[in-house]
Amino acid sequence: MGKPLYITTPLYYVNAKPHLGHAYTTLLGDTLKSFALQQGRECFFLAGTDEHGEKIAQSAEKAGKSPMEFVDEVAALFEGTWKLLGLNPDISYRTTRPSHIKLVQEALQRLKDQGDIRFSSYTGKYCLGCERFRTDQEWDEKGLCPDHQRPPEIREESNYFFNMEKYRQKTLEYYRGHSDAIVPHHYMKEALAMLEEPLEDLCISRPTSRITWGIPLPFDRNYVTYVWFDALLSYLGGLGYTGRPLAEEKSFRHDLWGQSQHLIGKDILKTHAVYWPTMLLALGLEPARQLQVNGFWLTAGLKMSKSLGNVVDPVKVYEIFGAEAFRYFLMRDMSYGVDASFTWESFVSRANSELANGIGNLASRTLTLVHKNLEARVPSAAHRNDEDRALLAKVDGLPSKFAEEFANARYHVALASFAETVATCDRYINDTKPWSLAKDPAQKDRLAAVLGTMLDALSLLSVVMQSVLPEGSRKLRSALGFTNDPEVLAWELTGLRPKEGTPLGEVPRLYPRLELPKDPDATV
Ligand code: ME8
Repeated sequence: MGKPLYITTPLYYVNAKPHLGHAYTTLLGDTLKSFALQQGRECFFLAGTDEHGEKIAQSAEKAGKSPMEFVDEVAALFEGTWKLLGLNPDISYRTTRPSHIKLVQEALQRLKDQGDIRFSSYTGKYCLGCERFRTDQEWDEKGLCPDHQRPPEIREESNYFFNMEKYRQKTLEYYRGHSDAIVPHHYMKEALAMLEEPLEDLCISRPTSRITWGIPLPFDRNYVTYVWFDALLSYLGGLGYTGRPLAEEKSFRHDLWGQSQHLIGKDILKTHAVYWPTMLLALGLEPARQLQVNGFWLTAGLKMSKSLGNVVDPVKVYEIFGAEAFRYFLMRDMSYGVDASFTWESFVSRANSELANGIGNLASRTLTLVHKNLEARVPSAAHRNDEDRALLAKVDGLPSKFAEEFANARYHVALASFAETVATCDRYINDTKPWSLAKDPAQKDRLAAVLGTMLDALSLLSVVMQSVLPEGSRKLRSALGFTNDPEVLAWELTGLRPKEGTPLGEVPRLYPRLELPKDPDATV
């Protein structure tokens, strides 16, 4: 057994239904969990929804619903979407759960008692889209929030403040001692730059005169908790933390916390890389083990976002093209950590070149030849030559390369090496021409050697692809005659060759070619 792993997505705001950007981060979590299981690691995967705060109260009001009624509906929509897309978090955490409310209040009271929270007044520039005050440098040249394209609201209030500065040096030390605590590395640099300057106190309350939809402060009922202070604590709540002193935390999975990986988008780097570790240190806990930061999916050059209204509906993409192409495109086309553009054309082109014409075609041409010429059974490996062994040596290099790229959060590169290996196999078939060998009875042994080599290669590919292409992997395995597979294909199975004489299953149609709908935005 490897080390256990705790994976989290952000707790998404429930002010509107999920879009492709949310689906991406959740898909990544699902993929990483499957991959971890393949590596023999225990893995707990948390997704959830952030349900308090002003933005959500406003959306509920617009919808003519009570906040609770509204968040119940939208949270169900998030959960339902993940289910539909085949994404399976172990828990769908909601910040409106009574146990979470209690946890936040316990934690706040402790921080107050230990002198980390003070009462004061403040004037600042607030972005409601971000639900946070932005510093003077954090507005674009037009004076707008770069993520939400909205002007600042000047807010002056008496509020409670958390002393982040007290924990700044310790946070810096943590990052300096854990150079992979934030990946890709350029986000670590950004975080270190934010932490090199003294930190202003963090405003952690909102007066009930302005907003009531939040967790009441345990020490002053005229205030509710700032939504970020509330939502970040979900990551601990998901592991059974209750906010009490650590010695009394009986069911908290401390071991999983030590292996925590938060998947986030770059829009919430500051809250996760600066606010969150200071909160954790104040509570006597270590910062999260790793933040993995994705760039934005863009449409027409702008961040896809609920507030900009330029979103792609993941359900629509799924309904037109299916889950496998959806998973593959998102994981393959976004260079992890930088922005990527979504277009229907690039989607179809990627799926056709690397799924239909790639692994799909490779599997179907090989398996069809075995069915036609070798009585649909795995042939003997007795007559293989150097060319065959050279191919397998290349293919055998894939699992370690793929795993290494996954470990370094270079998912797109891992998939590129998968696609390259498929292309190498294709070249091997084109060079060895088994369809010509099949016409000459004198070449029977050579034909068996070539097709047997290809079955070995496909068997390895079927294991490597499982975390990203689970359905195709399953179909390919049964076509290769593996009838007793466990649900999780352990990574060691990449070394298992199909056994001589094993009958193959039906030739699968793994990935049919996709057609671009005339007007995809109007299709569903
Ligand atoms: O920030 N491209 O929730 P949120 C890629 N409630 N990823 C995107 C994206 C895009 N265009 N748009 C959104 C919040 N995301 C807080 C989080 S956590 C304690 C509280 C993904 O609904 C990405 O992961 O605005 C981003 O960080 C997250 O959704 C923001 O979701």
